Amino acid sequence: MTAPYYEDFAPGAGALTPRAAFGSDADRLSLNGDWQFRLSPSVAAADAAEAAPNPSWDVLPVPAHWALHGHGSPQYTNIRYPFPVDAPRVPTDNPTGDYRLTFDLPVSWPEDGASLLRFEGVESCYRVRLNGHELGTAKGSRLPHEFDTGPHLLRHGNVLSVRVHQWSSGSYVEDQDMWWLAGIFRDVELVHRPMGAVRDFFVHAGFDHVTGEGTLRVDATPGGRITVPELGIDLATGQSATLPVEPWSAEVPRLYDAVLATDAERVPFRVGFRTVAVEDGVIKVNGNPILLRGVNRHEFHPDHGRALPYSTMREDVLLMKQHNINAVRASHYPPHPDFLDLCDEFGLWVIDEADLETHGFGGDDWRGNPADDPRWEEALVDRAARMVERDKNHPSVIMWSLGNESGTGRNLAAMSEWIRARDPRRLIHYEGDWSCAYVDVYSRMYASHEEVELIGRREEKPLDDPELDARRRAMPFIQCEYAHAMGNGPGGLTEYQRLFETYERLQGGFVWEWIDHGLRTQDAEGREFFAYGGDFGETLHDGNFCADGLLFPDRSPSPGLLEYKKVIEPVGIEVDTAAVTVRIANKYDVADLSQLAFTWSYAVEGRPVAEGALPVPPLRPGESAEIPLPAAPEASAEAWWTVRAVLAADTPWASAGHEVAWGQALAAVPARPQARASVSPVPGRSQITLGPATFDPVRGTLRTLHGFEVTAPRLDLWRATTDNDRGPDEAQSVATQWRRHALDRVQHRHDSLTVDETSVLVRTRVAPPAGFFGLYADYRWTSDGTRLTLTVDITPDGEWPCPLPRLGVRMGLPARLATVEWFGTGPGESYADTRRAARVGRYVATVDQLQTPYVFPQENGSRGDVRWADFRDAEGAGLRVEGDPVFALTARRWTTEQLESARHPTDLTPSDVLHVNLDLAQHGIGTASCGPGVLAPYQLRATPASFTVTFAGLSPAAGQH
Ligand code: IPT
Repeated sequence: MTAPYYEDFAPGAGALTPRAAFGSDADRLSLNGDWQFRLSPSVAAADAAEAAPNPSWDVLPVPAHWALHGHGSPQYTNIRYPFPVDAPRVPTDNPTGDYRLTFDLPVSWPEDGASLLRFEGVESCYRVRLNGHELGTAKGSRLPHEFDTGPHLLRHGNVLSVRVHQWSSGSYVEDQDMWWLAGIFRDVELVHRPMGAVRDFFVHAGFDHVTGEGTLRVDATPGGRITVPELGIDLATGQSATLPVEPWSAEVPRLYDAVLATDAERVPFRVGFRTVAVEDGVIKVNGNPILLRGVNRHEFHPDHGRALPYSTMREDVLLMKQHNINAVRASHYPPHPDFLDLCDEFGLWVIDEADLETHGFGGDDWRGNPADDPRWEEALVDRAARMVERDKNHPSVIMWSLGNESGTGRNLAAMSEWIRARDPRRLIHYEGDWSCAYVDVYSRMYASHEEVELIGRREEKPLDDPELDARRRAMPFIQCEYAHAMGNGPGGLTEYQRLFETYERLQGGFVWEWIDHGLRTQDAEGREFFAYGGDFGETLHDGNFCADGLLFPDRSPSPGLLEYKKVIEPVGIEVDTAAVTVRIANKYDVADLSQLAFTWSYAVEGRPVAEGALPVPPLRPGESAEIPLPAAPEASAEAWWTVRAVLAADTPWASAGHEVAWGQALAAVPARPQARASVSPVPGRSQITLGPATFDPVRGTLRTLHGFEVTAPRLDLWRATTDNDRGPDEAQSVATQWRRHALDRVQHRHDSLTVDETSVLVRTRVAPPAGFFGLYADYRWTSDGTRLTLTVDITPDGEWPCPLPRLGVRMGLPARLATVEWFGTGPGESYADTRRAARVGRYVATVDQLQTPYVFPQENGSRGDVRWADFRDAEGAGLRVEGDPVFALTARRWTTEQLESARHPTDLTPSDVLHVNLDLAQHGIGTASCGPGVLAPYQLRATPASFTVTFAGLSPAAGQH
C-alpha cells in the first residue's frame, strides 16, 4: 500500500520547479479574501463531509490560521512533538481543512500563455484541485509552491479546492519552537505567464572595494535585456558590466532600480552591489569586517499568528532600525518574501533559514532523525532549494542557514552541497553540527561568556579530528542565538558585547528573540490578556517559554529591547568630567558620523540648566575624537552631563532628532548636608512618638508617619521569581535554591526594643525555618523633629548557602499616594546587570505605570539609584523617601506573593495598600532561562551591610515643583 501524500517522504508532487519571487507587468490576480471553509477532525471525516449531498461551509479569510478564527485551537510546544513520534506517520485524528474559492478571470486575462496558482505558505501539507482536477500536493509550510493550471482554468466559475492537513510527514521536519497553527496563512495568487515570459533570473552584483567598482551580471531564462538607468547600464542577460557604483550595506542600503525585459514581459527589480566573503578568518562585506547586532525573528502577530499584515513586517523593520539592530536571522524558516524586500530597502543583514527543525528527535538521542535518513534527502534538499531560489536576488541575504536544531546528518551536508553549487557567493550557516564540516561560519547558541572569550582568542577546546579542528579554528564566529529575552532580562548583554567588540573573530550575534508569541485572548470577564502554552486547554505544552521576546506581543518595546539598543549603540560616548571633554568613537562598520548631530546638556538634580550643540567631525568607522565640552555651570546640587547623538535629518526609518546613542557622567556632587540636631523619642503607654512618627510601644514598629498610616518597614529578602531565576532546569535554578532554603518564608524574631535619648532601636534576627543561618537586622530610628531616618544594619550569621534574591525593606503606604516622582535612574526598570539603558534624571509616573507588563507576571519595575522619591495623592500631599545615598524602588498595588502566584497580569487586583520596596540591592537577572545565569559581580551575597533612608512629609503646596 502506498502512503498517502501527507504521510510520505516526498516534498509533494506536481509543483513547478522553484524560482525567484518577483513582480512584473504580467497579469496577476490575488485570490486572498473570504474562502469557503470546513474543518474536519480527520481525513476520513473530510472525505465523508465532501461526499455529503449538501456539504456545509463556513467562511474563513485567506491568508489566516484556522485556529485563530474559531476552528480548533492553537497549541504551543517547544521541542516535543505534539503527537506520537513514528515518522512519517501522523495521527488519524488529523484536523483537515477544506478550502473552496469560486472565481472568474478578469475580462482582460490573456488567452495565450500559461497561468500558475502560487501559494506563498500553507501549513503543513495540501492538495490543490482546480475544477475537480488535481494539480498537485505540497509540503514545506513556509515555502512557495506554484502549480500550472494547464487546460483546467475557465474564464468563469472556477472552483479552486485546497485540502490542508494540520499534520503531515512535513510536521516532523517543522518542529520549531512556536505555536502549531495550520492553514493557508500566506498569499494565494493566480499569475499569468505570457509566452516568452521570464521563468527565472539570478542577479549577481558584486562590489570590489579596492577599485570601487561593481560588476553586474543577470542570468535569466529565457534571456533578455537588463537596464539600470541610473548607471547607464543596458546589456544582455548573461553578460556583465563593471563600473563605479555605490555599494549596498545594512548601514547604507544603496539600491539601484533595474529592469529585465523580454519580448513578453518587463520585470522590475533592485540591485544592491555587495560581496560577502570570509577573509583572514573574518566575515567581510565589501572588504569591511561586520559586527552583527542581531535578533532572531519569528513571524508573529498576537491576533494573526504567522499571517502577518504587510504593515506589521514594516513595523518590525522600522523598530529594528530604530533600536540599532543591524541584522536579523529568519528563525527558523524563510519569512514572507515582502519582509526581505524591506530588509533590502531599509538595510538589515539577513541570515535566511530553511524551514527545517527536527528538534524532538533529540529526545531519543536523535534516533531516526530525518536529517540523517536518506529517505528524507529529497524533501530536505527541496526545502533548501525553494528558499535559495525564492530569495537569491536579495542583497540583504548574506548567509543561507540549513535549518535549526536538527542534530547532525548527511542530509544537512546534501543541502549544503546543493546550495554551494547553486550560489557559491553567500556563506552557509548551521549551528547544530559543531564539526562545521559543511558550513563557512562557526556558530553556536547560548555559549557562556567564558567560552565565547576562548573562541574569540581561537583557543577553544579542540575537535577530535585535527583537520576539522584546524578548519573550524580558522572560521569566524557568531552566536546565532544568545541572551534569552524571556520575561525580565536578559542580563549579561554588556559583557557579551564587550567580547564581540574586543575579538575580531567574534562577529556578534542574534538575541533570542524578537517578539513574545502571546496570543491576544480574553478572560471570562472580557479582560484582555496574552495567552501562552496551556491557555487553550492543551494537555501537552511548554507554558510561557514562547514569551521570550524583546517586544511584548503588542509590539511595544520591553525593557530588554531598550537595554539592547543601548548596549549595541554604534557610537561610543564617554564623558570625562575632570578633563571636561567627551570621547566620541564611531563603531559603525561602514558609515561615517555625518548623518548624526550631537548635543550636550547639563542638568542639576535632573533639571537641564544648559544645553547646546556639540560639533563632532564626520569620523570614519573605527575613528574616535576627544571633543571639549563647555565650562560646567555652577551647581548647587548633583549635576550630570548628558551627550546625545541623534539623526541630523530624516531617514526612511526615523525622523531627524531620533536618538541613536548617548552617554552620561556625573559633573558635580553636592556637599553632604550637615547632620541635624536630634529630637528625643517620647515613650508612652499606647505609643512611642519620635518627631513625625509613632511606634508600637512593645515591638517598636512604625505605625504612622506624618499622619499617614503605614505598614512598618521590615527586612525583605524575597522577590517574585523571574523566568531567569526559575531557569529551564527546575532542579538547578537559583529559584529552587531559594525555595529549598525557605527564603520565601523567613521569620522575623524580635530580640529587643531600646528607646534612648536620640533613637528607637529594634534588634531582630531574620532567618528561614530549619535554617542554620540568618541575618541580624537592627533598625535604628532617629528624627530631627520633621524628618524621620531609618538605618538598618545587617550582619550575616552562619554560612549562607546561596545568593539572596534581594536585600532591603518592604513597607506599606496608603494606596492613594499613587503618583511617584523620583530623582534617580529611569525612565524604565533596571537591575544590576540590565542597567545600561537607565539614565540619571527626574521622572514622574503613576504606580501603575511603574509596572512592566510581562506576559507571565514576575519581579519587575525596579528603578535604580534613586536619590529621592516623592509619593503623592491627588491633592499633592504625601511622603518623600530619601536615600543615603541611594536605593532601588519598586511600588505596586499588590504584594510580592500575589505577583508571584499570578499567571497572567489580569490575575493581579489592586488592594488599598501601596506595597513599596526600598532595596539596597537585588540579585542580578542573568539569562538562565536559556543560557548562563547571573555573572559573579551581579550576584547578591550575604555580607555585612548598612542602609539608610529618610522620610519627610510633603504638603500640597510643595507639590508645585
Ligand atoms: C533554542 C532554539 O533554537 C530556539 O528555537 C528556541 O527554542 C530557544 O532555544 C529557546 O527559546 S534550542 C535550546 C535547546 C538551546
